[in-house]
Amino acid sequence: SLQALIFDVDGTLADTERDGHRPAFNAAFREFGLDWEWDSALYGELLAITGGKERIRYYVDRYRPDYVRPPDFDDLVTELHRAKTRHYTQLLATGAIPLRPGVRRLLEEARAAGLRLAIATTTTPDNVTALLEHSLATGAESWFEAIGAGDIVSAKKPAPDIYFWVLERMGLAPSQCLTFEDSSNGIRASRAAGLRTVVTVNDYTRDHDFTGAVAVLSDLGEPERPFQLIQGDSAG
Ligand code: XBP
Ligand code: MG
Repeated sequence: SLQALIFDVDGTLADTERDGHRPAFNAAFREFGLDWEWDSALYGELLAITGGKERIRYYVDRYRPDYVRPPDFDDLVTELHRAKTRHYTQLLATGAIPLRPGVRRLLEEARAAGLRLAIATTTTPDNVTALLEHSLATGAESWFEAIGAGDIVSAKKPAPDIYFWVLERMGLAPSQCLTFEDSSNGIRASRAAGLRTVVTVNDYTRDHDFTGAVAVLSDLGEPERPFQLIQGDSAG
């Protein structure tokens, strides 16, 4: 029977990418005197690579063949990413990024019904804390029994590792959980861990392949503005 809900963060709990992570990367690049600027279309392509440090490396490899890497390039990526996290969490602290429709309602109802809650994300742990604190509720981190995030596992989504980590922490089998994702990398990870997955799409992910989803929805909906069913799988 259903015992727990496991949530992705970016794109699922909130639309954090275009107006949150992206400008934070750009602010970090400027801070380090780099003329790298990710517009929203380019950022959509870069989202194919999960993890901020991994994304920066991919950008340099793929889009900046002109760039001569300094000998301490690894350290530079680490420092850039640290600055990016600072810019991002500062932005979240202003309450700039709200939760997506239906997210708060589902979390509150799940808690009231005694379901266990967890998070499985590739983003940095500080980012999760900042989003939950400022966009959900003070102390909301404690609503979640396990928060699998960032470099806790080395293979990020679409690898299933972060989901395996959360399942192990909670002592649950995949069949006892339902997961929520927004992207193809996300559902590849959850499916590879054997988890049933509901997808809520966003502007960056609506055309992704969601094979194996229990359902693909516009969002989680609110009573006054119900969600649209985009794809339903009777076998789910
Ligand atoms: C989304 C990601 C992350 C964020 C950036 O993760 O791929 O890399 O874009 O976060 P998810 P960091 O949807 O699994 O939450 O820069 O902290 O990696
Ligand atoms: Mg996501």
